Amino acid sequence: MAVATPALHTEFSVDAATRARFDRNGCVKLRGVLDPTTVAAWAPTISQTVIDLNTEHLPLAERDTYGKAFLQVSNIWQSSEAVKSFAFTEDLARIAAELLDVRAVRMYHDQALYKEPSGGYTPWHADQYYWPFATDRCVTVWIPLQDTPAELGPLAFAETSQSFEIGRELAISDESERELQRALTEARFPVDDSAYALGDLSYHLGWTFHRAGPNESAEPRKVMTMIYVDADMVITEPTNDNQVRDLRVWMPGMRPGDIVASPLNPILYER
Ligand SMILES: O=C(O)CCC(=O)C(=O)O
Repeated sequence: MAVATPALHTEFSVDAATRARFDRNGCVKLRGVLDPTTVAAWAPTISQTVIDLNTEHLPLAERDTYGKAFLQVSNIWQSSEAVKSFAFTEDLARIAAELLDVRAVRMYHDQALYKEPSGGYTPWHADQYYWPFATDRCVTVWIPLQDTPAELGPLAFAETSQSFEIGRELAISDESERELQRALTEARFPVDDSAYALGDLSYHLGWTFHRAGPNESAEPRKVMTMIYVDADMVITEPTNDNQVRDLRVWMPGMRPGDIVASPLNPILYER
């Protein structure tokens, strides 16, 4: 019988200084939050679901820039009871609620983001371009499943960019990389592109601009993410086709004006 992977758990809780840093920067890299051995033990299970559920079969050279950046497999929790226990980890949802300063958070969706060996860079973008939400109270936790030094393409943030409005209308593309590199550099946002060790993770707001370098190593950059929304988040009228798709796929049956409360958006933590 297969041995269950140990549950994720952390005593870490957001203190006033961390909360202030998150409010100011729109992102925070948190060191040593999870037990490194436990995180590493999850890599084979999550990798197997990426192999099983991946729909990208073109060779790297034949893909566009977005396609070269990573294999993206979403809402694994619906297909794997094991990964569901990872994605629904209460402590990680609690930290999200503490950072957002909200009563409760819901699942928006999960995503494995595997940057293959020789995989390309992830262009600058802000996630909330894709999401039809009334407020900025939505956050992604980014959890690397191995040490992630510069050569593997760690996530990099333009700190304090969450209220910068230039480039918010750009999807992940060559254009977003070019335009945002220029605009963010001109505006002199500090960039945190520091490495992650196993057990480190980060949280970033939906409007915080971020990118990642290419994977110059011979091993995949294995990352699992969960996106949380304020449990009271109201859905807005979609402003682009990607938001129309998100509404249909991640909030089935919901309409603008509703709370994000479809069967795919359970509350994962409540104070
Ligand atoms: O993992 C990456 O390269 C990009 C991740 C990202 O854009 C996100 O989690 O919002």
